[in-house]
Amino acid sequence: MSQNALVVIDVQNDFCPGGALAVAGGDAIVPLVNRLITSFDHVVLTQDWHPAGHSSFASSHDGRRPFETIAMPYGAQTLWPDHCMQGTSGADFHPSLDWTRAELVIRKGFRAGIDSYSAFFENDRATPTGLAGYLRERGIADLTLVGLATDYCVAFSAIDAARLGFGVTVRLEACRAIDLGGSLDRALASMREVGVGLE
Ligand code: VGL
Ligand code: ZN
Repeated sequence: MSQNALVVIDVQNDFCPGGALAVAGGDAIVPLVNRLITSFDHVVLTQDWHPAGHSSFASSHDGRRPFETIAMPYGAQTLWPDHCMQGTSGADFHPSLDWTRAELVIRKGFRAGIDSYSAFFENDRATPTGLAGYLRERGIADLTLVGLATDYCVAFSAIDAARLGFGVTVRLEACRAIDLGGSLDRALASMREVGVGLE
């Protein structure tokens, strides 16, 4: 029998109210995420984990402001406020997140020159994080995704997982979105298109 896993995306202080890239209601999902953590065979967490001066930070580009888009060698990149810097409290998991059952923490976005929204591939859509191999080798075929933010790291992860052949469900009530210029509607449509179950 194949196994299932809950993948908890980026439930970190900087994505919660008061954080550097706060997502509205980001902290409100924590009690539900904690309940879900108890009900899956396996639990994997992701942690956005950027070095200082990361190329996704607007502050790394002269004259650029957060939420603008620039062209990077690997494609278009939205610029963000400095967030989730390695070793800072902003990069820590929300203090109420019950991560005890997590068997793996995938850190992503740690290369200065490239961002990584997805838990599976960096933003060149080609450099793997290793998560697919880890899951396959362990016989984990069905994934449920929750976390922050619905329209960026959750959606990119869900779409990659579906394309890689995993069964994928996103529990939307345990997610919150940034919603930049219609990004939430676009993300929901893209997830549906590749067969991600939205519940
Ligand atoms: C995220 C923007 C930048 C996310 C991470 O977790 O959705 N969004 N870095
Ligand atoms: Zn980031």
